[in-house]
Amino acid sequence: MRRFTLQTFATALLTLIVASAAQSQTNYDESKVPQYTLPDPLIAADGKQVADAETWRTVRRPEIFRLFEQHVYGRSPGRPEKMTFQVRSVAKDALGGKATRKEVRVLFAGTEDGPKMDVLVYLPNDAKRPVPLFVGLNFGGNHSIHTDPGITLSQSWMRSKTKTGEESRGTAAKRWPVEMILKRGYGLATIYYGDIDPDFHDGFQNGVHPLFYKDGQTKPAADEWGSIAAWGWGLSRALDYFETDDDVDHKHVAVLGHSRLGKTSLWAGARDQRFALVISNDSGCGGAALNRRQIGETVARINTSFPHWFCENFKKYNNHEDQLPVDQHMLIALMAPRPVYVASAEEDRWADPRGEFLSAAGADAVYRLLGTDGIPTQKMPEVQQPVVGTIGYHVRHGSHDVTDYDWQQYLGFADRHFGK
Ligand code: GTR
Repeated sequence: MRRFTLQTFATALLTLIVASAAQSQTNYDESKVPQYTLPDPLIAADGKQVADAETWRTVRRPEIFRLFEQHVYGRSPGRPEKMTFQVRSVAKDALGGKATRKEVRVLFAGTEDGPKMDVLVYLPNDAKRPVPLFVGLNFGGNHSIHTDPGITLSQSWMRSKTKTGEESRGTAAKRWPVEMILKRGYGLATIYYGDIDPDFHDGFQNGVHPLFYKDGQTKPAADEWGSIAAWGWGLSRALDYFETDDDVDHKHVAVLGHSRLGKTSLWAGARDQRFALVISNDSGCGGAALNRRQIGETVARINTSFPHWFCENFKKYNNHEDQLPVDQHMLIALMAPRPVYVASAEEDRWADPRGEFLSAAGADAVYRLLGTDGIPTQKMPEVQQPVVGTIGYHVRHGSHDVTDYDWQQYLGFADRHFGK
């Protein structure tokens, strides 16, 4: 226990030193963005123009998907055969009678001593069932999203600076406006990301990775999943559960995430087309931001500070962004024709708001080929002026965070596309 604490502390310190050294040499100067050419999402590997939806669906989309698997996030396994769900509690009178709260344990290997995650679900009591819902991972344990004393306190590994115990209830409540979401007729589900894979580099010994090692395998191969892909895989397992819950409209599940968990929601949405709507909140490098701009956080920096997030192959592109066979606009295109929303914050320059917009805009041609309205403009909008089609985008005032303003846009976007 003591060793673990010291090790966690040392890792955190090292991460901090590396991150601050990296941040000090960060480019934020638009005039220093290198000249770059983005790969064209609509030119297939054989050099031919993709001119119809069918060719996109059967040829080009699978090609792009495989490139992201192989070079960026790594291949993930499917649904484990022995996985089971355990509904551990249902409270029909939660939040002063406004909500039904469920806690569901997902046993990935079907056993209590194997890897598992706990899904917390709130459903509005006054809405017709089944209800559409938002699902996203959280950083501080399910009990951090609301002060509700009925939420089980997480016993999982926590980041060193994260509060634990009773006093940690509701510490992230500002990012999760549960009552506002319920009032709009949506459910909310969340899972602690550390249940799926603790967020530090231990050579992939903890979390879900070892469950899938072949005989003699001790870590993922160079094109196999890192932590982001594992977290996204966990979101798909939650969706497996929703398919079994009659209170949830599993055809209308929106997946969202902030920051590293925004990178995760995008990759989850790309991998699993059962997610009907995908939201990236301030996801930055390895999420919505274009790699080739090399502004704010870069591929080399992210792979140095967080060597466990992506697959090993991604490290080949440290300082060689131009050699990547993809860029992040193609990740956004993998959502097509499903609605996707990319959000930035003005002061969050580390995440490159302009690069996040350009990705959203760069997916437009694919969305139009598939018969949707894409994004209404190729010009980056002013702060607090959302542009919304089947692709939505906004940059709001303020810093790296999830705010009520962000949620209001997401709820409106879901209303628009879920036909409310
Ligand atoms: C930062 C990292 C970002 C972002 C963020 C977060 O340190 O450089 O890519 O993911 O952490 O997830 O909070």
